[in-house]
Amino acid sequence: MADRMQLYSARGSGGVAVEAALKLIGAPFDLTDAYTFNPATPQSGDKVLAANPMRQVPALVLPSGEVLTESAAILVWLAEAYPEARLAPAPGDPARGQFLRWMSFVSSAIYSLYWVKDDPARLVPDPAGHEALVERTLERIAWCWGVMDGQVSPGRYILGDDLTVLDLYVNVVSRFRPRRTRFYEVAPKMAETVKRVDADPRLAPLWAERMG
Ligand SMILES: N[C@@H](CCC(=O)N[C@@H](CS)C(=O)NCC(=O)O)C(=O)O
Repeated sequence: MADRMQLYSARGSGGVAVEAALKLIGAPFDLTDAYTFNPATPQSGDKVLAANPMRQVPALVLPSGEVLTESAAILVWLAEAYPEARLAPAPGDPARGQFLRWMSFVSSAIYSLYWVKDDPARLVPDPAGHEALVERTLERIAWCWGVMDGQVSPGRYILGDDLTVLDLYVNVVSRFRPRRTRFYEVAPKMAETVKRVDADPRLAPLWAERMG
C-alpha cells in the first residue's frame, strides 16, 4: 500500500484546483500528468485510465487504493478530510448549503460543458456545425457564471471572508474559455475574489507554473 496520495492532473486542467487544495493543506502527493484533452498526446491522456475509465483528470488515488474522481467531490472530500486547513464551511455552518450548491453548480452546469466544447464532433458529426456549437456552448458558460454571480454575496472570497475550495475551483475553471476577460464582465463580484486568489502568495507560483 502506498503511503501518499497520487493525483492524476494536467497543466491547464481542472485538476489544478485539486493541486491548489493539496498545496494549502500541505499534504504530500505524487503527481502524474495525463493530458487527456490534447489529441496530440494520446498516450499521455491514456495514463489516467489506470484510475478513471472516463479518461478524465482529476483523479485522486488514496493511500488505501480507493479512487476519487469528479473535481467537486475531490475538493469537498479534501476539505472534510483535512478540517484543520479550514477550506470549507463544516456541516452545520450557515454557509454549508450555499457551499454545496455552488460546488455542484460549477461542476454540473459549467465544467461538464467542456466535454462538448473541447471536441464538438462528439455531438455533431458535421464539421460545418462545430463553430456554432462551440460559440453557443461558450455563451452558455458565460451565462451560467452570470447567474452564479447574481446569486452570491462575496466578502473577501465567494462565500464570505474565508477562502474555501470553491474559490480554488472558480479560480481555475474561470480561466478556461471564454476566459477571464469575459468572466470579469459577466461576474463582476466574483472577479474581485478570483483576483485575490490569483495573488495569494501561497498559490501564485502554482498558478504561474500550472495555469500560465
Ligand atoms: N466531471 C469531471 C470533468 C473533468 C474533465 O472534464 N476534465 C478534463 C480536463 S480539464 C478532461 O480530462 N477532459 C478529457 C475528456 O473529457 O475527454 C470532473 O469534474 O472532474
